[in-house]
Amino acid sequence: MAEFRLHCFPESGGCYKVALMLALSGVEWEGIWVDYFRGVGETRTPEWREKVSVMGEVPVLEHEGRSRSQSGVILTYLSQRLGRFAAEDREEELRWILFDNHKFTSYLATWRFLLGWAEKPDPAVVAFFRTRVENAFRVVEAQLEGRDFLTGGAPCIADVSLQGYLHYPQTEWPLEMAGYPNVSAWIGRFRAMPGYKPPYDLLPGPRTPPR
Ligand SMILES: N[C@@H](CCC(=O)N[C@@H](CS)C(=O)NCC(=O)O)C(=O)O
Repeated sequence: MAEFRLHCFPESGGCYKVALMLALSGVEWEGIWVDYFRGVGETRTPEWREKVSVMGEVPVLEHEGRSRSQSGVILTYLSQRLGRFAAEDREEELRWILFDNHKFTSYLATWRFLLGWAEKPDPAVVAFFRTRVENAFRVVEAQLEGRDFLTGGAPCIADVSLQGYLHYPQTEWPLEMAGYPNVSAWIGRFRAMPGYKPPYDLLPGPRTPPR
C-alpha cells in the first residue's frame, strides 16, 4: 500500500490539484476511485460521509493514519511535509488559495459541470457562471503581469490550486484564451515541469465523458 492514498475521480479538478502536487513532487501515491456520477453519487451516501469525510467532498488524502479534506489544507500539509511549492510569503499564498476556492475554481468547475454533465442546464445560469469565470480570469491575468507565478518567480501551492481545472481539455471549458496571454503562458510553465501529467493520465478510475 502506498504511503499517500487519494480518494478521487478523474473529472475532478480538485483531486487533480492534489495529484499534480504529488506528481510534481515525485511522490508515490495510490488513488481510490470514488463513484461520483452513479446514482446520488458515492460522496453523498451516509456510509461514505461516515467512513471518509463528513463534508461529502473529494479530494481526501490519507497519510500516516489521518484523513484530510479540502484541497487547500491538503496542499498546505503536503508543502510542509515534502518541502515543495512553499511560497516565501505564505500569507500571500493563502490569500490566493482562498480566492481560488471562492472565485476561481468554484465558478470554473461549476460552469464546466453545467456545460458537460448537467441535465438541461438553464442557459441563464450557464451565462451567469461564464461571466463569473471571465471576471476571475481577468483578476489572475492581471496578477500574472510581470510575474511567472502568482506570488513571484517560483511556483507555490496557490499556483497548483488555481491550475486544477486548467489542464482539462479546453472543449470542457470553452473560454477564448486569446484574451488571457499571461494565464496561457502560466499553464504552459506547469506543463513543462518534470513529473507533469494531464488529469486524465494521472487520476485513476473509469471516466464519465461530457455529454
Ligand atoms: N473546496 C473543496 C471543494 C471540493 C469539491 O467541490 N469537490 C467536489 C468534486 S470536484 C465534490 O466532491 N463534490 C461532491 C458533491 O457535490 O456532492 C476543495 O477544494 O477540496
